[in-house]
Amino acid sequence: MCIKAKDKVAELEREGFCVLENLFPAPLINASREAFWPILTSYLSANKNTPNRGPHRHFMAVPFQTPIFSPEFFFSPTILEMVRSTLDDRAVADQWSCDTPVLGSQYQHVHVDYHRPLFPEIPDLPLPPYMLAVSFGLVRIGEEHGPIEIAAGTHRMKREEAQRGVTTGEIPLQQVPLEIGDVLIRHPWALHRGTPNRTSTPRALLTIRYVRRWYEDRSRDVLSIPISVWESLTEDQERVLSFPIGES
Ligand SMILES: O=C(O)CCC(=O)C(=O)O
Repeated sequence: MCIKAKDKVAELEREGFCVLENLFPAPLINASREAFWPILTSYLSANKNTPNRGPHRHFMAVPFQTPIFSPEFFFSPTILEMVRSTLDDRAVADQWSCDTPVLGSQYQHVHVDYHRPLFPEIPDLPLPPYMLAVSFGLVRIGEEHGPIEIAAGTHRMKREEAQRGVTTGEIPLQQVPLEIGDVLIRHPWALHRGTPNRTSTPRALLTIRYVRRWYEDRSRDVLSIPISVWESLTEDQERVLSFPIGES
């Protein structure tokens, strides 16, 4: 592993998140955005009055249709190295989704994602990480577009203690703006919140979730990988994907 990736793995472990600047080439992102935009905007207008992540904030599963989907997003050597070093060599991607706050969105409550304890009888049992969220914007995400805010280090704390630290301001929420091509890797148990998008541009943030192979939860919608896309992948790439396969 190169020194930079090693430093980023250490930062991810310590802070609960890190940003890999300029990792994805802009043309890949632009092609993904152009293909996805009609799907996103028609979803947003159909669901204008039924936001599923708070006021004017929408979550949707993303199609595995090229160039919305690109192998470079899922099988980036740098990301896979970091994911495998943090989780294990057999980690898989199992969710592919888009979070979009639009004009009128508000601050979310500070929360963690997927925090259904593995052992409910010991909810604060410290455990090694078994999932990571890897996100990138389809648009530049400046302060005005509603970037995510994350409270560093809270993924390793007891929930109550972390929540108290954020409420009292002892642990600050850090805004994470992203340029096109930047990739945010975060531990879903670091406390975080969405912030208001004050522009008329939907703030589309794509996320791939990686998990240890044995982990399963169906808390979020996913779409199938079309057979033609599946057949275009190498066996090594197929081994990294845990999604239904079929027409969609
Ligand atoms: O999209 C964001 O900025 C954060 C969204 C989020 O944390 C959620 O909806 O659970």
